[in-house]
Amino acid sequence: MQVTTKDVLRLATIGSVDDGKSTLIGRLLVDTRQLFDDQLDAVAAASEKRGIGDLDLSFVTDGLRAEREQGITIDVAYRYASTPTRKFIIADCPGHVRYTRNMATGASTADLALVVVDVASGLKEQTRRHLFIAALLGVRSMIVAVNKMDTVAWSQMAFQSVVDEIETLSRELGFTSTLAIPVSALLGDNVATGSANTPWYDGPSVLEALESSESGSWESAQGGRLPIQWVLRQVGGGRTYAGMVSGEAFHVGDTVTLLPQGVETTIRAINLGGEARGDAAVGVAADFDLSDETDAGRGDLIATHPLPLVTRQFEATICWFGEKPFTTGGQRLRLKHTTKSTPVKVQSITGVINIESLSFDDASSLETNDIGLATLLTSDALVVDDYREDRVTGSFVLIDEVTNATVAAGMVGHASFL
Ligand SMILES: Nc1nc2c(ncn2[C@@H]2O[C@H](COP(=O)(O)OP(=O)(O)OP(=O)(O)O)[C@@H](O)[C@H]2O)c(=O)[nH]1
Ligand SMILES: [Mg+2]
Repeated sequence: MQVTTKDVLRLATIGSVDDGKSTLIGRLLVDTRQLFDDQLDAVAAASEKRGIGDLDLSFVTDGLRAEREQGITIDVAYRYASTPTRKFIIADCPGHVRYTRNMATGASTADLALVVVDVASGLKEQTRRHLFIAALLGVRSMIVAVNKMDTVAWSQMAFQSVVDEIETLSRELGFTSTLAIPVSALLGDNVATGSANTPWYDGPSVLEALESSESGSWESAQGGRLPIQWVLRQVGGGRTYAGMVSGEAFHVGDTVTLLPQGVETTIRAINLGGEARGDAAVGVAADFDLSDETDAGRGDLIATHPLPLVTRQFEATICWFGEKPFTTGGQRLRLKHTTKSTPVKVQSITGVINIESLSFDDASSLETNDIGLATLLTSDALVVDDYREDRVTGSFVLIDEVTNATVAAGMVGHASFL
């Protein structure tokens, strides 16, 4: 059986440090019985060792020693869960500002943001930053767990004031669906089951909301895109081209254009996992046989209309995670886009976003964790779409040539709210 991305909901937890993201995921996994006994035993043993009487549910995802000692999440932890109606891939992201880059990685493949906000402290700058990055990365729906309701005596007023704040921001950032739920991750209220403590709330629990939310919401009306990952030589001559489909589905007989070469041909055959198929849907790994001989190689792209842009120069939104500032004359950078990698220069920096006010201010450099706009010039031509049209061909990362560290997440074009 072929698993497509549609069957699975990918979600990422986001929100400020200590607001309870890992505890919420731990609670969700425990209450839906996703853990084996030995995993639960290990969490219990680690909790006892750290002098915590009960289970520390955050230890379900916080597995690193440093994470347990400091009580914070550092790296993204991926967990798989399934209920009778749904499968989930959960990315539990760190809230600490120092690890914003890791959060961006976790959110980059998510269909939905599970936003966790401590009801007692309200929306913090880091929560706003996370929401901003998630929006930039194309996440369009969110579920908001207004957490630690037990610390405010289950006050509906406290809940509502967080909801008001987040709804305003959500509208500004272009999220299409926002659902807020009053929860206690620690005690389990409105997580996998309802709660007697919130008689004023008659909406779904977090689990019910996740089960009924849409997956694969990132659909675009653009043409088909196949960034070529491998060229496979066939027995008896000929080549086929393998990669992951994005944008729209391809069909046998489709007229396609190989880019950047600009050569037009048709798809003679499509193979999925060794089986001949009539089409290849978005998100599947496919292997194309083309009617004409081409010189296509890794990093080239097979596309249907409307075609992407072939360019060396473009404007992009940059989430800068480097330690040193992002400047025009700065470090040597390499740009990785789909299956291609090329040296890149920063031609100009246009401005920076003020996370608090969402205003766009003049700037000639970006500090760590800043989000701004820049014009880039690459050595090799790239085949790009605007990020809003295609999440795969519209995104890239910047690598420091010397340290090999990923120093930025980038999106081609600028977000609608900039
Ligand atoms: N009273 C109360 N405490 C909670 C609740 N949820 C989480 N906590 C506590 O809040 C603290 C932080 O919880 P974590 O789950 O580690 O928070 P986090 O958001 O994952 O933190 P980072 O991953 O480091 O950003 C822990 O001490 C939890 O026990 C809740 O619903 N009520
Ligand atoms: Mg955590």
